[in-house]
Order: sequence, then C-alpha cells, then structure tokens
Amino acid sequence: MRTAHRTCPICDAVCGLRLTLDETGHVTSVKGDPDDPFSKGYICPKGASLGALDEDPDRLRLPMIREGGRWRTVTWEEAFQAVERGLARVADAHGRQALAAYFGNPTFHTMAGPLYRGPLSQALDTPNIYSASTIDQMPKHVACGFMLGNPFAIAVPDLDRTDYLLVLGANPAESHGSLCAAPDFPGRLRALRARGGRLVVVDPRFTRTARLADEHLFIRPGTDAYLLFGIVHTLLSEGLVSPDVEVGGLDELRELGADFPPEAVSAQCGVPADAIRRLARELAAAPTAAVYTRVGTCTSEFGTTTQWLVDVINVLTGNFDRPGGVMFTLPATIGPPSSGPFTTGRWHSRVRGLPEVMGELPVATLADEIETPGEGQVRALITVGGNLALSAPNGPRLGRALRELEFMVSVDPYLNETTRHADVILPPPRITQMPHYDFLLLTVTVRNYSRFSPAISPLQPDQLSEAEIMAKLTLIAAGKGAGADPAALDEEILAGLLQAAPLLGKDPGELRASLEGDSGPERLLDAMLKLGPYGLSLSDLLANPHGIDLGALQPRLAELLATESGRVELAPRQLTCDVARLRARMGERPPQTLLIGRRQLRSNNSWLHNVRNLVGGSNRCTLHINPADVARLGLRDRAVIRSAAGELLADIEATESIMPGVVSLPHGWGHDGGAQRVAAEHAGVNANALTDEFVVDPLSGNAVFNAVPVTLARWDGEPPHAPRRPADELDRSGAAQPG
Ligand SMILES: Nc1nc2c(c(=O)[nH]1)N[C@H]1C(S)=C(S)[C@@H](COP(=O)(O)OP(=O)(O)OC[C@H]3O[C@@H](n4cnc5c(=O)[nH]c(N)nc54)[C@H](O)[C@@H]3O)O[C@H]1N2
Ligand SMILES: Nc1nc2c(c(=O)[nH]1)N[C@H]1C(S)=C(S)[C@@H](COP(=O)(O)OP(=O)(O)OC[C@H]3O[C@@H](n4cnc5c(=O)[nH]c(N)nc54)[C@H](O)[C@@H]3O)O[C@H]1N2
Ligand code: SF4
Ligand SMILES: [Mo]
Repeated sequence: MRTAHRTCPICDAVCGLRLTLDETGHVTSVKGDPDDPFSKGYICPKGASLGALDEDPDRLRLPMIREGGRWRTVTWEEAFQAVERGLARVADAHGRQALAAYFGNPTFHTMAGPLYRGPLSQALDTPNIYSASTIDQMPKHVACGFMLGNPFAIAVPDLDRTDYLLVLGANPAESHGSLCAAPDFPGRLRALRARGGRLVVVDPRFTRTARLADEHLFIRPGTDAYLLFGIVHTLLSEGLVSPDVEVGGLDELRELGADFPPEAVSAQCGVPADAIRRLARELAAAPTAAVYTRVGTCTSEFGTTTQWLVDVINVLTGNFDRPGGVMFTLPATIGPPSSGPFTTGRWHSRVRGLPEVMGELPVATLADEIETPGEGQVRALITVGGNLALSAPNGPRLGRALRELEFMVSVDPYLNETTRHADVILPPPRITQMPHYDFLLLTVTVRNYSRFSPAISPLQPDQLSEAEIMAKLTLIAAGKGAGADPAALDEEILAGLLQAAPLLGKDPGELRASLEGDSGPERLLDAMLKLGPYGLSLSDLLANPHGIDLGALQPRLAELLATESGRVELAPRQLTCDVARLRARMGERPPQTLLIGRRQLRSNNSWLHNVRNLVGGSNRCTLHINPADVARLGLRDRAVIRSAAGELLADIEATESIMPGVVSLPHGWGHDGGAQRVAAEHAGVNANALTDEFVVDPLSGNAVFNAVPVTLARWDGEPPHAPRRPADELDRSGAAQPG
C-alpha cells in the first residue's frame, strides 16, 4: 500500500486529493487531502470516483485506426503515419484552410493542453481553429479585452472576504465554480453568511446555490442584461457611484443606461423594479461586494453585454481590484506575453462571416464550414478532448457533418459519440500516469496558490504521454514528419519562454542550465515558475506535495490594464454597439416556453457517465418543468420537445424549483453511439439536439444554450426509436485493460 497526493483534474475547483494504491497500482481509496492549504480536505463525489474513472475498462489504451466500421489496434508509429498521410492528403489537395482543430474542455485541465495547443494551432496554419471557449466563456474574454485591454485579465470574486455576493447564472454549489477556482465553494458561501455577509442568487431555477442564499430571485432566461442595466441605471441616477479606479466612458454609460430604468427592464426580465433598485443600493452600501456570473449568462444571446455590465457594476460600486470585491490572481507561472491592443475580427468565417476572436472561430459554425462546398471547405479535423456531437449547439448536425470529413484524428481516451467518426484515435494515458499542473485554473484561484502533482504510476513501454502525442501532431502539422522527436518541439517552446528572461533580470543560459523535470512539460513548468513572480521552482513544488499557499489576493490592476487610455473603459464602442439590439428587443413578447440547461453534481459535461457510481439516482437526464406547466399542457411522464433545431422525447420531472414557462435539460447526455458500456445503459437524450447553432452572441460568436424557444407536447406512446446499442464494432483485445 502507498499514498499519493494530487490535484483533481476533473472540474475547476483544483481540490487536493489523497489516493491510496496497492502494489499493482490499483487505487483503493480517494479522499480529500486534509493538508492542502487551499482545499483543506474537501472532495466531491466525482473526485472520490477518480480511481474508478482511472481504471474504467472502456478507456482506450492503444491507438486505433478505423477501417470502415471496424476498429483495429495499431502501433503508435502506424497511427502517426496514418495521421501524416491523412493531413497531407487534404492539405495537398485543398490547401491548409481545409484543416481544422477543436480543443475541448479537458485541454484546459491537462498540462499538455495549454502547452501545445498554441504551437499545434500555429503549425496547422489555418483560420479554422475552434475550442470549447466559444461554447463557454468567450464573452468574458471579449468583455475584459475591450474594458481592460487584456482578455486574460479576469477578475474573480474575493469569496473569503466579501460582505455581499450577487450570483447570476452560476450554480457553484453544483458546478463547484468556473473562472473562479475555489475548492469547497459551497463551504465558502456558508462562511460568507456566517460572518454576517449576504448572498443573493438570480436564476430561473431555485438551485442548490439558491438554497444557501439569503435571497433568490427568479429571472426570465436570457434577460440578465436588462436586469444589470436596471442596476447600472439606479446606481447612476441615485448618485451611488464611487469607482476607485480610473475610468473612461462614464458619460456614455449614463446616456446608454437612461433607456433602462428599473420599471422598463422589470417587464422584460421579470424581476420586480423595487428588487432591482434594492439590489443596486445594497451593492453600493455594502462595505465590500462582488457580482459573479458564469455559464447561465455567457451562453446567452447577450452573453458579452452581460459580462461587460457585471464588471461595470463591480467598478461603479468601488469593488474592482479591491479586497472583498473582485480581484486578480497572481499565479506562480509567467503568463502569455501581451500582444498589442485587443481586437476581434482579424478574419471571418467563410460561410457565415462570423468574426475571429482570440485566434478562433465559433464552434457554432463548424458544421457549416464542413458541409458547405467551395474553396476553404473544412475536410480534415483534429479533436483533442472534445465531444462535439454532444456538446456543440445542434450537436447531431455536427455529428453527421463529421462523417463527411476526408480525415479525422482524435486525441481522446474514449470511443464515443464524436470519436467514432475519427479515422485514428490516439488515447492519452490514465490520469494517474500523467503529471499535473493547472496552468490555466491557477490563474483564477480565489487565493494565490500553487501545486504540482507528479505522475503516480509510470507509463508502460507501449504508451505515450498526452504531451508527446500533442507534440507529435504539432511536428506532423509543421511538415516535420511522423518520425520527428517531440523533444525538438519542447526546445522550441523553451527558447520562446527564455526570451522573457532578460526583461525579468534573469540570464537565459543560467536558467536553461538550471532546469529540472522528468519530461518536457515539467522542464517547461520549471522555467515558467522560475520566471514567475514568486521565483518558485519545480523542486519547491515537489517538496510541498500538498501545495503552497501564496497568500490572499492583492490589488494588481495596474500590471494587467492594457487599454490605450490607461483607464478602465466602461463604455468601449466595441461593446456598446450591441446595446441597440438590446433596446430594440424591449417590449417584444417572449416565447411561451424557454429551455435552459443545468449541471448535475455527479456529471462533468459528457464524459463521466461511464462510471457506475456517478450515474443513476438524482443524476438522470430529465426535463425539469414547473407543475403548473405540466397541468397547463396536460403532460404525463414524457414530453416531445421541439425547437428550431430539432426535436427530442424526454422524461419529465415536475418540480417547483423551476419557474413557470421555463424547462431545463442537462447537457452531455444522449450516449447512443460509442463504446462506453455504462453510459449506453444510461443514455439520456442530447439537449443539444434542441439548441440552435444559428443563434450566437454576435460580439463573441459564443453559442447560445439558454433561453432556447421550445414547444412541448404530450407523448403517450412508445419511444420513437429503441435505445441503440454501441454501434461500432470495437476490437477490445487492445482496449479492454487499462495500462
Ligand atoms: N457537476 C458538474 N460540475 C461542472 C460541470 C459539469 O458538467 N458538472 N462542468 C464544468 C464546466 S465545463 C463549467 S463551464 C462550469 C460551469 O459552472 P456554472 O456556470 O456554475 O454552471 P451551471 O451549473 O450550468 O450554472 C448555470 C446556471 O445558470 C442558470 N441559468 C440558465 N439560464 C439563465 C439565465 O438566462 N439567467 C440566469 N441568471 N441564470 C440562468 C441555470 O439554471 C444554472 O443554475 O462547471 C464545471 N463544473
Ligand atoms: N446545452 C449545453 N451544452 C453545453 C453546455 C451547456 O451548459 N449546455 N456547456 C458547454 C461547456 S461550458 C463546455 S466546457 C463544453 C464541453 O464540451 P467538450 O469540450 O466537447 O468537452 P466534454 O463534453 O467534456 O468532452 C470531453 C472529451 O474529452 C475526453 N477526455 C477526457 N479526459 C481527457 C484527457 O485527459 N485528455 C484528452 N485528450 N481527452 C480527454 C472525453 O472522453 C470526451 O470525449 O460543453 C458545452 N456544451
Ligand atoms: S469539486 Fe471538482 S476538483 Fe474538487 S473533487 Fe470534485 S471534481 Fe474534483
Ligand atoms: Mo465549460
């Protein structure tokens, strides 16, 4: 028996875990690490299932090539040669624009993702780069990009010190937080109230987070921008404004806000006018206060406007970059170099003309790019850690489009609804076989903190690390061939990093000579730590296996602010230009029923449903609906749900926790075509069969998953199609035993 410590890589909460393993490397228990100074022993049911997830017998162990409907296990050499041939065939015949890549959510949670995603995208040299950002948080980057000049300057609520927290469109008691890394988020919310603070939640559902709150307000989905403008209007008209950072655009903001008095916006969002005024006054009067919002408002039609107004309120009430308000983390590793003024639209998508944002095009238009003939049509796709058929708007259409590709390669541990369309699957090793450092999540922690987790079990001779897989793909895309050595790429990345050394008063040669680590990524981490603000090193982190607390957040806006004016811009025209659309919608009659999503405690997007103790019970794919709507529509156990994009048959679950006129389906279900045996038994339906890829937030191109107009009809018959069995034949000889 031995004990190992590591950070949980599943969600954004970065909890420290304590694993017990037997002599074969089998995980016998997973507990919270009580000695982690940040998570202090907290663990959720997903973290506790890390062993089962790690040892899932359906995880792929070796690369596979699809020949028609059959999968064959191959050597890595054979797999990379097939990738080289596949990509070259497409690029030679159709040019490099015919190549595309999608980087999914887990690439934000591995070491390899942040390190190699940029180089791989560059090597592909195509406008067609896509990522989970445009089905998640792109509106936040755009809002920060134009307000602060820096799309990575994302302020987090100072959870442990604030006196007042307003949460809109986030359910951290169930999601454990996002763009705000805070282990035991629910405990931190309880502590806020225990110290006399106030928590207010605005959500179309009475969520688990709402249960922890002093006050919950229902809001009509998709209308948060109105509510927030009502708050801005009140702050400005009642003279409750006390920004303590230098701001520009106050007059423009006042002018824009004039059209959104509480009475007018109340009719739109369903929050009473007095409540809007009271929220504004409370936010202004509280000794410290923070407004926090996430997926519920990011993935909506006014996603960017909403993110912008949230920080406008944080600034106007004097809570920006200030203890107890919203603040910026100071991570232990150096960040990306700043790259000129923030702009969007440096190129546009071919079919729908949607603007590039942060070097990417919107996932919402990937199917168009694959299906529409003509020069620049996407014909080859690399996916890394993504399950687009379930997670993209109108996922089923995208799933069908994947079949039209001439070549597809997926870096993924599972044969699932998306990777089944690949020609080659390259599986990363098990979680416990990978070293772990959260390059991205540690930039949004609510305390400054750092922790490195070395691999617990060694790679077997027939396995490659995810870093080596991504480095190989990069070298292939760069034309260096399937045989090129991944170490060559690490050298290139290191050389780029070391360029920053002289500016930081360090000697590049000495730094290079001092680097430690068992692998390329570890050496790169060591360099990034040594160049970082605390002067830490990999060996410091190894000597502190429970993590290092680097203190409470400190004001640091001045270092991050990169606007031309040197001020926080409250009304940049690149953001205010969408206000006319918001104004024009005022007074429009909303559709009778709106669909929203929800996250479930024991899920994580699409990929945890193959772990038996995480599915079943409360973790079922059901349509939440208010009993009044059940009665009004005469529904029974199941309902047919229709939208502009498609239709579904779902089990209904009547609950007072959702407001009348709103229904909710969780996403990530609809497991009907992979080789995940447990998930297939708990298939559920694909919520993204209903979401409409043609509706996006125009400023960011982000997909819209909330406030989707739907109609409901009673269903008494049999399911329209019997649940399908895993479709593709899988040669399990190579896939069945985990490494
Ligand atoms: N258990 C679990 N944890 C997860 C995940 C998971 O799938 N399961 N996924 C991870 C990922 S990828 C992310 S990005 C984060 C997301 O973390 P959160 O943003 O906290 O995600 P949700 O739980 O979906 O919360 C969104 C809330 O918005 C509400 N909502 C919907 N529409 C509207 C609206 O128009 N206005 C308002 N005000 N509210 C609205 C929904 O009812 C829901 O309660 O969670 C991460 N953690
Ligand atoms: N309707 C609706 N749709 C949504 C959302 C919503 O709220 N509502 N939320 C959106 C959000 S916030 C997100 S982030 C996206 C997520 O959508 P995606 O980016 O598609 O991510 P997942 O669905 O989590 O799929 C993860 C994939 O990565 C694989 N994987 C797991 N671990 C690893 C690993 O270590 N390495 C690699 N290479 N692969 C791995 C899994 O097998 C799976 O295929 O979904 C979005 N879709
Ligand atoms: S809250 Fe997130 S990080 Fe913490 S144990 Fe659960 S899944 Fe892992
Ligand atoms: Mo996400």
